[in-house]
Amino acid sequence: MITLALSKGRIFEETVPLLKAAGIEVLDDPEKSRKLILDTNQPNVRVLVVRATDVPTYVQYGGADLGITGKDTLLEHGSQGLYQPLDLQIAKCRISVAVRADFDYASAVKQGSRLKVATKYVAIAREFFASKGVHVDLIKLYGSMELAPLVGLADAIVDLVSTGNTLKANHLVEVERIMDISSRLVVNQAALKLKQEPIRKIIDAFAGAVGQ
Ligand code: PRT
Ligand code: MG
Repeated sequence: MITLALSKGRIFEETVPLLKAAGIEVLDDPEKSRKLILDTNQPNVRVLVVRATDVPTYVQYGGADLGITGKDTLLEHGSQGLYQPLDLQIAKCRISVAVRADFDYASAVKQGSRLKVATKYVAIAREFFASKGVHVDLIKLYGSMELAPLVGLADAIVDLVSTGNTLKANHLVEVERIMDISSRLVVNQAALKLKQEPIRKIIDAFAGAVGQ
């Protein structure tokens, strides 16, 4: 049995064509079904539906053999025990610093002010501001980061941006682009040894589908 961990939403949707290239079709729609283990047309392949942030944990501890997860999630979680053979080039976005349109970020940085930064991405933010020599107080949030500067909880946020519409709708502006993000295939290293042939087949089909 080969078990693949996926999250609902954009990663699942963008993975469907890759699975198809590997001859795998998921038999349930995770948006409609309440099932957490989905069957596929291949009797020896199943899909687990987990929270995006839990994908690396399932794969690391062998609850799943493979998984697909954003680089953002991997950087926050760490990649111990995970083999990362492919950048799938899906669920693309960037991780950026954003502030209220009326906040002078450049001056605050220049003057060496201490910045209050709200984010779900504490590790990425800490590393980024340390590399710039900017002192920050990091405030960990689990969602709706965009709200924090609006109510004075933070001067800035570090969050994912794709179209920029969410920032715009909340009168925030992107002031720094920290890095580009896409989703990676991650594989449990022990599973790769024990189930080499079927896992290789999936990796190769995905690689072909993304042109690598
Ligand atoms: O939603 P949930 O709390 O269950 O989990 P999650 O947010 O971790 O999962 P999900 O499915 O929303 O995101 C999974 C992965 O998709 C992320 O880890 C990223 O690698 C990737 N991804 C790509 C994105 C986006 N694009 C994205 N735009 N994840 C989130 N967003 C959010 C962003 O946080 C912001 O709130 O969409 C909003 C901005 O979008 P724009 O288009 O308005 O800029
Ligand atoms: Mg989300």
